[in-house]
Amino acid sequence: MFIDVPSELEAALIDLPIPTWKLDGSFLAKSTMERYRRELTTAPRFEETTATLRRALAGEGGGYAVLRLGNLAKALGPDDDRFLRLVTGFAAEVAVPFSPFPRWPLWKDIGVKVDKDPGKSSGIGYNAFHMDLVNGTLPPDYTTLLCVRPDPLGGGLSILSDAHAAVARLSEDSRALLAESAYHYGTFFDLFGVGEEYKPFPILKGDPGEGFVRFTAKMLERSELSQAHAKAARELAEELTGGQVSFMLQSGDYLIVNQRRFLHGREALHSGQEAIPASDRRLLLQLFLRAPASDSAAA
Ligand SMILES: O=C(O)CCC(=O)C(=O)O
Ligand SMILES: [Fe+2]
Repeated sequence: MFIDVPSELEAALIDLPIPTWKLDGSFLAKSTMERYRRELTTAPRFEETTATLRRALAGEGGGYAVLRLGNLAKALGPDDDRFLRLVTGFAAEVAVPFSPFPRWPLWKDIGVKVDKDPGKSSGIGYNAFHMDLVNGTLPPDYTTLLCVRPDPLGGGLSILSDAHAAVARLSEDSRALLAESAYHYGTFFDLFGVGEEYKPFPILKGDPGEGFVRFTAKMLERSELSQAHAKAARELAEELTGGQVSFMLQSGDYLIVNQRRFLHGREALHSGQEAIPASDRRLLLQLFLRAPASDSAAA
């Protein structure tokens, strides 16, 4: 699901006047959404490109997309403010950008920290299949990652897997275990716009094909689970890796994941990160999106 941006659109975006954004609480302000839309829709083929993007995310069989903004990143600088505003404008065509972390900016840095838990965000190891903010009653509808710099040593493939397809390959007994409120993961502290803490939670709820598969494979190592529940969760993790796709994000690639359909993760970075100056290491920027309540296309 890679979406190239037509060259005439790229050319128009480079010179487009796009002001700094305003926030309304932790959501992108409606006035900014409208302003960005007004500017961006003057660019040739913008609406056609965002329609393709929405279809890739919420249409039949879809669930993630990579918008290839590498030329624009090169022209403006991949960590340039104007580039980030343009990407925010694309994101706002999918759903409403927001930050669940009240003290952090709208876009959150995911750099590389050699001394952090290697399996967690910004760690150097394998980042197992998960959904972001899994332990909120209302996780973000979309999680998005903008690649500023890939791993200069060549590691860190992104991995994606269709959560409902993985569930469909499990036995009925395993599915029944996953539907029990017997799972928990992580802490829930000072978060905004993602509901209440959900603990314990069921991995499956309601109609398959609808809603979240509320899962993180990180719970297998980091949460106390009963043997039967752990076994079902391990089977799901295996089906997710069995059905995964993987690819390397390049500078300017913008990955958007519909969290109601796909789970994501990342292969380990290449060994030798300690020898790379922090300013040269892999860098992603993360942004979350909330679909309007009426938007059944997100389901
Ligand atoms: O580093 C990556 O590519 C993914 C990071 C991630 O999924 C996260 O921080 O939630
Ligand atoms: Fe994540």
